[in-house]
This record gives sequence, C-alpha cells and structure tokens, in this order.
Amino acid sequence: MQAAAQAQPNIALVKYWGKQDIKRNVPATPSLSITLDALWARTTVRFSEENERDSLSINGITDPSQLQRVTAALDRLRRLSGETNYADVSSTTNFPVSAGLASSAAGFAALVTAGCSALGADLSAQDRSRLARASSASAARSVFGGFVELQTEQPDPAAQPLLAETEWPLNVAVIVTSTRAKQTSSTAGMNQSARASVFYDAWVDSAPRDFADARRAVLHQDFQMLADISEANCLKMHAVMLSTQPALMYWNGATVEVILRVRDLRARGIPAFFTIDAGPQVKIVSLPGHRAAIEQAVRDTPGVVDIIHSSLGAGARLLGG
Ligand code: 2P0
Repeated sequence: MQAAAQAQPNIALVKYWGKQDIKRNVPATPSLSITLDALWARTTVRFSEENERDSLSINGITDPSQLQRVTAALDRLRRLSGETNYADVSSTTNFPVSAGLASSAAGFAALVTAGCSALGADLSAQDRSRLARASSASAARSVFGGFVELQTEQPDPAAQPLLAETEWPLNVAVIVTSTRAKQTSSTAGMNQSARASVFYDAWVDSAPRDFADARRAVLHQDFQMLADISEANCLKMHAVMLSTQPALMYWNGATVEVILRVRDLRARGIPAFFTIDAGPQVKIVSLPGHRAAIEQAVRDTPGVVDIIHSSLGAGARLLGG
C-alpha cells in the first residue's frame, strides 16, 4: 500500500487569484501555465494499519502546519477507494517550500498521483487533476507537462494539456531573491483580495480575455504576444494584491530591480519576459539561446541569492521501486 511519485512546479502566465467556490476550491479565473523541469517534489504515500494517524514530513521535518490539508486530500482518496487506514506522507523537494515557487502545486500533484497508485485506484490524469485541484488549484496544472490550461466553467474542473513541452521548448530562469516562507499564504491572500480589493471585480471580469489571448499566443507560438499578455496579467494580479486592505506586498527590492532589468533586456530585443507569483521570486521566460544574456543582466543585482535555469518539463508521474 505504498507508492512514490514526482511532480514539478508550474508557473502561471495567466494567473489564478480568487475562488468562485471556496468549499470546492474552484478558481474564479481561468489560468494557463508552463510546467518546469528542473525543480521537483518527490512524495511517498504509505497506507498501513499500523498508523495511528496521518503524518507528514517535508524535507525530513514533521510539518503539522500542512497536515490538515494533506489529511483532507487523503480523505478524498480514502472515500473513492474504500480505504480506512491512515497514511504516512513524506515529501522531498529540491527547492525552498512556501516561498512563491509553487511547492503546493508540485506537492499535491505528486501526493494525488502516489496516493492513487498506493490504493490501486486507476484514475485518468484528468480525474487526478480534479482531485489535486480540490487541495490546491495550481496543483491541477502540475499533473500535466508543457503548456497547461485550467478553465473554470465546470463545477468540478480539471486542467488540460494545451501544448507539449517538446512542441515549443521555452526556457525559464527562476531568480531567487529570498528563501524565507511568505507571510500570507496564497489561499488566505486571494480570499482577502476577493473581500477587500476594489480592483478584484475588474480582475475577474478581464481574465477570460487574457486567457483567450494567451491561449492563442501559445497555439501560434507567438512569443511577443505571450510576453505582452503574461507581463500585463502578472502586474494586474499584483495590483489586486497591493490594493487589498490590508495590502499584500509579496515583492522585495530585488524583485523590482529584476523586473526593470528584464524590461531593459526586452527593449534591447532579447526575447524574454518576467512573471511573479505570490512571493518575491522573478521567473524570466525566454526563447532558448539567451541564457548568458539573462544571467549577465540579473546576476549582480543586489538581493539575488540564486538563479535556477529550467526548461519545460513533464507532468506528474510514478517513480519506480
Ligand atoms: C497561480 N498562484 O496561478 C497563482 C499565481 C499564486 C499566484 O495558484 O488556495 O496554492 O491552494 O488553491 O494553488 C497559488 O495558489 O492556492 C497560485 P489554493 P494555490 O499559479
């Protein structure tokens, strides 16, 4: 009754911020993402009658703060399979968790994939995506590789693959400006924005247009168009965060400096654009062949602590052994 799976974080280019159904965890806005290759979470799930409760360890440390969410995910798996035993969940990552690097996306996509296998539940990727979404909506997207969409018209939506990573191989440089955990979780932050940002309704109303345009840009492999939409959508989300009362300020000084340097790169004709999630890290998406120019532009920025280069990667999958 044990299985292990790996999933990678994804970076949304058209972002999810706000829920239309908090109980079922359905986003208010459609989102479109790219799954990374270089970062991963590997998760082992083991159901046993010897367990007296569910337990969770992340990178070797028992983590009670996330246990409730993990138990809720395990409960969903137990309901669909008839399993009654508790589970040990142990996850390792090769990147800092809770720092705006989509650790919950990778973590829950891996957990659901491993958990289904441990219980012998042969679910389609779509059904696993639906289950992952119930825990963390961005996790629905990490079930798939390459370019992925999560539409929101259905009452219980799943993500769908849009374009394979091999079809349009983009690069992503993750500019790490802090490895500290963020102060306000995404879940808490987006619910606050929905209640207390005067820009929230405009954000939700304008999202389908951004999504449709980005989708078209991906299908036509139009980098310039994707760059324009992604930067605008990212800044719009951060405008909603900043206008929330009390304000959600996920950036630090280095975040702003890196944004300016990417704008400068673009002005010089380098095909690269930035995007930023609920944390201070900047992700620079580029066409292949510009790694040296990007490194050179950002590496001496005060406050930059690490640069991780990645290509686009595959979806969640079982690990052997
Ligand atoms: C995204 N983020 O689309 C956006 C951009 C953060 C900023 O999805 O409440 O951890 O667990 O469904 O998926 C982070 O939110 O939130 C997120 P829950 P999640 O990638």
